[in-house]
Amino acid sequence: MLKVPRKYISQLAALKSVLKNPKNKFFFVAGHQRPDGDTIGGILALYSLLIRLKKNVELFSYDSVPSFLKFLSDSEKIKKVKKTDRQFDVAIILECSELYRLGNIINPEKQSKITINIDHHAYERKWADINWTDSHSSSVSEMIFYLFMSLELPLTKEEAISLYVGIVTDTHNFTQTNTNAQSHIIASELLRSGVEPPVIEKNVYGTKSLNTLRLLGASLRNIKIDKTDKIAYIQIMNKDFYETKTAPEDTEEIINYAGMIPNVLVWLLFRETQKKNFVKVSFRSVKDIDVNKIAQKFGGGGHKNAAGCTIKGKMERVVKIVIPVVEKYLYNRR
Ligand SMILES: [Mn+2]
Repeated sequence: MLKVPRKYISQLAALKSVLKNPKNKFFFVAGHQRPDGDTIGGILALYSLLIRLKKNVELFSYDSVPSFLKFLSDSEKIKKVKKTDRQFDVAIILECSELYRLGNIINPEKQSKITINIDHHAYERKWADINWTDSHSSSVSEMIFYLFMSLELPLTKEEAISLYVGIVTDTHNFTQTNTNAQSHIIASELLRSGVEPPVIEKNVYGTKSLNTLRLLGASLRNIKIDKTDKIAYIQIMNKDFYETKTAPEDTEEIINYAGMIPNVLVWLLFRETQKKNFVKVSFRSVKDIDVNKIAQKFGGGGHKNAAGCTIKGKMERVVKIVIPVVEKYLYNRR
């Protein structure tokens, strides 16, 4: 029998008392910039939960919802804004180990009576009134599943789909190190609530626009490997976006190709940003290599096997700075 884990009991009790208090009416819900499947899936499941509790809910995102997630019901309710001046009773913020990741849409301390932080990243900060964080959870969607359970709200099909998308994308189809027995048990519950895996697969992974495929082609043509053959990297320039009529959100999954090369231990994606002379760097690694530590050296962060940062400089220079740091890290590890 699936039970709410003991470790969640005190935070869930605090959360429940906030949700059950009729004075708490106006809710702000948002996640990190460049939202992924877990951020959006989590936001939408939470939205539905709050609506069922008769709350007034506003959903926000600093960046737009990626196109592969637009099939999720209510995704159009997520407003893309850089800032809101409104006041709320409760601000629930997902997947922001540090508040700046939200992108300053709101100043929760000033614009909300109560702040709630739900997160599963490593090295989380306890910046909110209620901090429900668990770096052992595969996804915030998995955590929100337990919130439904503890409120004794049986999942609707739409809620189950949102949570399933969150788990599937964050574990990359139950294949990454954050996948655990619990994720599979929860997934089976979500299937019972009506999730059809082929439908999810087709929408999330099996659909790409012609332009996105052309961007993938342009990116892979220039894939590089370092002199040790252990580090592979892809570079995407703004001109690639321009020529293929694509945008940064179309780079989803491209990084994974670099990790397919045999013997590669760390793989990266360097991408020019809209802001001139800044390069976004994404890191991925095999199980025992902690790229979060490398990303942190450049002011970024994330998870052990998936992290990122943004570095000032032109593409060529940023690559020249980052690759030796990764090489050194791999060398010193032995
Ligand atoms: Mn996540």
